[in-house]
Amino acid sequence: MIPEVEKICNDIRAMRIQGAREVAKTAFRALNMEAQATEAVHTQELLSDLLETADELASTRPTEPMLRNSLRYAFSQIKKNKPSDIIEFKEIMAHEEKVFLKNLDLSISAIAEYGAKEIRPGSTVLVHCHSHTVVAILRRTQELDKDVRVICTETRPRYQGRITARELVEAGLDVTMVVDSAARLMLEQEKVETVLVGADAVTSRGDLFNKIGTSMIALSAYETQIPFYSAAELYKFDPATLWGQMEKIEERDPAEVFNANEIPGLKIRNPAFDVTLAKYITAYITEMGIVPPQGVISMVYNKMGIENPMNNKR
Ligand code: RI2
Repeated sequence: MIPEVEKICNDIRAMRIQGAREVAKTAFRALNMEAQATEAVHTQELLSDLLETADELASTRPTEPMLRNSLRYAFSQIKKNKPSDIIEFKEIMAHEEKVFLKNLDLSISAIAEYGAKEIRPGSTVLVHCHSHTVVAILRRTQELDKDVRVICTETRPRYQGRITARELVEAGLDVTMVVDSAARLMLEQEKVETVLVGADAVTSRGDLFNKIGTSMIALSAYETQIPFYSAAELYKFDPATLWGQMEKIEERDPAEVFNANEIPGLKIRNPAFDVTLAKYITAYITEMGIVPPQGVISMVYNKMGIENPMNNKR
């Protein structure tokens, strides 16, 4: 692997690059960088080098199907186009990177449009962590002069809520930050009308894997009858869950939480994500429209142009 790609892997692991879609975009770029820098002579040799690089990239964040799906897409295009030599191989990779990134831009714009329509002018929205997709929706509400107020959690232990806060304040929104455990109180005190979070993974049952703490907020929203939305590109769908495989929850370095040496004998755990069951989710905001959790699979089949196998079962 070239040093630039090794550095990218480290940056993703250390969350210097964060947010599922940014991670997926960067991984695709890294794969292309590796292809362009190759000294391989035969296409087969380059393909196996890229498979190794892809394995390394995919292992950086275990709970990120969008990362894996983006790499899969790259290999599917190579397979489809059957490059006859290294030059053609490189051209395909460079072209596909452009296509992939352009499609992601189109998707996020569509999600921003759908999402912004769903938010009532003058209302208050509660968000958790930092999601480029959620920020895009809220920026769009601002362009539409919807005068939306935002409550954002700080999001321990990595404080991604601060990124959200900065981006939204810069976009001109009225933003208030609270500690994560204040979310329940804020829902009522601040008369929140919508809870809006991003997505790391969506399963075949429509369950959502997102930043740790999301499921507690979803339960509170359910209890207080406040609609709970997740802004999720269909690339967040994990096809492995169709066959019953469980999404892995990334467990990060305990030092992100606290220096355990200060209290000898103390154990610390640092799960990065949790699961919000479909029944607590009002809908997913996707690039193909707003759908209830049970509808995500049909959308995925639609987008990928795959016939839903269940349609043929009589
Ligand atoms: P976009 C983030 O994870 C959050 O959990 C967020 O909801 C999700 O990625 C999706 O983000 P982390 O990378 O794809 O901060 O919308 O661990 O940017």
